[in-house]
Amino acid sequence: MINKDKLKKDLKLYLVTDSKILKDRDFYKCIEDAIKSGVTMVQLREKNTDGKEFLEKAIKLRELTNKYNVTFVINDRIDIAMLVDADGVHIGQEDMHPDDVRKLIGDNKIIGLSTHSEKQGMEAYKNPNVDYIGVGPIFPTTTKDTTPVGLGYLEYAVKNLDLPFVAIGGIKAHNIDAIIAKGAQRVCLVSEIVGADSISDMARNLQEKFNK
Ligand code: 3NM
Repeated sequence: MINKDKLKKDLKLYLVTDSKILKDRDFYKCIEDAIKSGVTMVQLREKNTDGKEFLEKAIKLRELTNKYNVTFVINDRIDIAMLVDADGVHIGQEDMHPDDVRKLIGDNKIIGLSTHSEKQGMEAYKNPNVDYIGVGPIFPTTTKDTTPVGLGYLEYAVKNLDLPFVAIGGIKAHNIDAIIAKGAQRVCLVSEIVGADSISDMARNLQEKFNK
């Protein structure tokens, strides 16, 4: 079974990869810098990469996250998550049902699910196979083709969904205080970290927001 207390801590500053935004910087060095500077969990999500290259990234990130004892999940690709012994998978509403994912990956792996409405959030909360959820997108984002749900759903999640969740979508250093003020205790970011001039400074800055 998944240790929910550990998972809650791991989700605190959750980084999702996107090499497109990283441009030509070294992928592994950037992720390593982010981990060293406070990122607590990593998800491999490369929408334009598949096959061999995705597998290679998964193998190397597994090594890197093992080195720093950081929780590592893989977006969508349950087969690759199993192959590299990732700590879990993150799936979307259009992917395989969490109950089927659980049958494949077993009881000791994390299942994360993206949710975009109160209805989806409540459904996930009632499903024991879902270990954590993403709540978003809170703000407009160019990283994913999706419409923001605003702060309303976050407020609902804080009050009604007693399972670990991360706020996601358009979260930046300049608006993270608003998210924390609404009661979010964990955040998931892509472009603000991987697109930062200094990934280390940005990760450190974001992490400090929670320690005020
Ligand atoms: N999932 P950024 S929003 C990958 O709401 C993803 O489920 C979302 O990227 C969801 O931090 C999103 O660059 C993109 O806005 C988040």
